[in-house]
Amino acid sequence: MFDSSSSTESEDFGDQNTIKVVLLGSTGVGKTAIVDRFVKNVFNQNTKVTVGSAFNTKPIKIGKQEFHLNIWDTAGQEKFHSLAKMYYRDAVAAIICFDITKQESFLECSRWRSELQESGSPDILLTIVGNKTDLEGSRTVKLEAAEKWAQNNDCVYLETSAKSGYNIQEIFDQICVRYANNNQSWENSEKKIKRGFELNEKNNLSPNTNQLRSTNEKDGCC
Ligand SMILES: Nc1nc2c(ncn2[C@@H]2O[C@H](COP(=O)(O)OP(=O)(O)OP(=O)(O)O)[C@@H](O)[C@H]2O)c(=O)[nH]1
Ligand SMILES: [Mg+2]
Repeated sequence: MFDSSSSTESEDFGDQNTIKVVLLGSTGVGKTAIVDRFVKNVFNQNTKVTVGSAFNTKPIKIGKQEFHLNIWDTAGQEKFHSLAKMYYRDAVAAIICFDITKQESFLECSRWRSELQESGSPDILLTIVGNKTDLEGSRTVKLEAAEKWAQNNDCVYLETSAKSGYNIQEIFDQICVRYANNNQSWENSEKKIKRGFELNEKNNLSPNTNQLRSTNEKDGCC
């Protein structure tokens, strides 16, 4: 079951840098808006509820290296819950989203995490995203609480706004960088992302890639 706007086929670029990414989280937190902002650079105030899932693809260039992201935006509504699990299989990266103005959506992250553990790879690159920072005045989820959750669950935490575009690109950039750092064939080769993000042998990326991005800009890259 898919949104009519989506393709049913995942794209295989025949490239070792193809990364399957799945977004999950409660309904209304902004998963589709995040993907729309990232893929099409648009924001729609009246997005339709996702039915089943929606598929999108986008290449990212970091330094000289190209990555192809196959992005599965799953439905947060309860009635589609059992369907969402089939998209976790073979996912290299997962993004659990919540709405910083909705405490309940944050509390539900633990349930999404458990489901991912049941059906996804144990090595999945996990990111937790607190979306809607443009509504800071209505925030009910404390930054410290979300950061602690991320620490306890060994993942990166980013706050974003699909509306303003804040940190949206960073979500996907840091996934590519972590992927590259984990990938044995990359580690065995010369540093391939020299002019962009350096390979980080200790794999201890800063949760916010703005820092990395500014290093990038200083190098005159991309
Ligand atoms: N103010 C604000 N509104 C947002 C933001 N992101 C999404 N929204 C709005 O939140 C509502 C729900 O967004 P969706 O992207 O459809 O949420 P979803 O998580 O995909 O929901 P499901 O498809 O039901 O799982 C829409 O009205 C969006 O316009 C944001 O960053 N800021
Ligand atoms: Mg949606």
